[in-house]
Amino acid sequence: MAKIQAIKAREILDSRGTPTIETTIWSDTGQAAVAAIPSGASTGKFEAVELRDGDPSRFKGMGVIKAVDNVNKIIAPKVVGMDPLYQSKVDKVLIDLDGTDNKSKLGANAILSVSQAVCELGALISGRAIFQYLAEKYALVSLNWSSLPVPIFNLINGGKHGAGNNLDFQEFHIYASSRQSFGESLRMGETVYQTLKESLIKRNAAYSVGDEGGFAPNLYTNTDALELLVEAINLSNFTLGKDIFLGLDTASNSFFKNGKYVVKDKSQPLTTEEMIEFYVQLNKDYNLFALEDGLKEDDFDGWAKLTSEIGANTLIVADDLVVTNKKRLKQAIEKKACNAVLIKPNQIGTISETVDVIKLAKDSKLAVVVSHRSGETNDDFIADFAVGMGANYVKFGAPARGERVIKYNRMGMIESLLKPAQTETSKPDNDRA
Ligand code: 2PG
Ligand code: MG
Repeated sequence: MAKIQAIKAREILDSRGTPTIETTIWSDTGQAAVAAIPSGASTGKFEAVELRDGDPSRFKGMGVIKAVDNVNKIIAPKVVGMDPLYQSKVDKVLIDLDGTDNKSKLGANAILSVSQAVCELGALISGRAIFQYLAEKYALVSLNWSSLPVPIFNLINGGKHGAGNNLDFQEFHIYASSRQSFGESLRMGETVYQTLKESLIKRNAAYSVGDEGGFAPNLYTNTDALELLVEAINLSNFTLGKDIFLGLDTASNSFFKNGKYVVKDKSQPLTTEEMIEFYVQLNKDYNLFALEDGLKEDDFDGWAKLTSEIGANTLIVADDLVVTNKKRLKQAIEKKACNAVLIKPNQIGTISETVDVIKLAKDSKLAVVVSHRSGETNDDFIADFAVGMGANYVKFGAPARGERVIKYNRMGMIESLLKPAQTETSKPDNDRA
């Protein structure tokens, strides 16, 4: 039996230049694992609590010294000596030590940094890559290069990620058809990304990027952003609806004001019914492959209506509605409020609880989308996690910027590890597209 020998957390910076926590755990076998925790900007109000110091004299109140101390002084003494292969036992200690429903005592950032590092250490000790370790431990997937999660590229950033631009919708996505290998999907996504940049330059529009590496232009409407994507797909010689599909994360909480949705495509604020009608129209015009957070985070009934309207052919992805929380996912399933769920480990705070949510989603035939956060680090654990869980999709932002491409490149590495030598890039046909 291996034992955790030491744990040390520290404060580092994330991709927005905001502090976050990084934790290293050593085992008595002489191995060490390091986990750095991401952070959201459009956080759902039901997420587990990310502990911040609130001291305005350091990092404008965003420091994480308290979370770091919680790891070093409160968590470490309880977890040192435990076997890192027993993930659920360690996670139970963390959950009990915190004792709150939303991890507000020790902080979900502090807790997840330990939980994730334990998982990584378990893989190291087992002599396995993390994705293999997870696949063997939880038996949710049979690993195969041809059924890796399909990447979702966020090519245009708006809302809270939009570098101050004027788009209400947060993310404008493209999906490469699942017929390609991961590597080919990445090439296609990158081609459209570069073509979009050329289009913006030709129009004398800003081609600076937002928090997730997607472009952040000022446009007249959100629909114009979809038009730009259609143009870039065509100019790249791909066929929309065959090679590439469109999707949105509107993150609608951020434009819900005084009881209505305020979008620049419409002259008047929209009721829930009218917002759903707008999505129905967008779906007719753009054949949306997926729509995430189309309605606000507590409107289960509105979500159920949206799912019944367009869910037959469109993934209705619950992020802020479910926040990787089993109780909320159960509610969403009962109400038929979505047919896909976004998974972000830091919304709940431990690996074991995240795995439980994925199991429930799979048992209920929901599509699973494993996601990064808008504030990221160069930690690529999430790519291994997505593969090891058998996720259907991964969302890691644009195919640009170090903290995003490190995850896509890790997916490429996993593909090459799983792929027999000399395999063609095309895959056996599967049921999509
Ligand atoms: C989202 C995420 C990631 P954030 O809304 O899905 O893209 O954004 O991390 O800011 O919550
Ligand atoms: Mg989202």
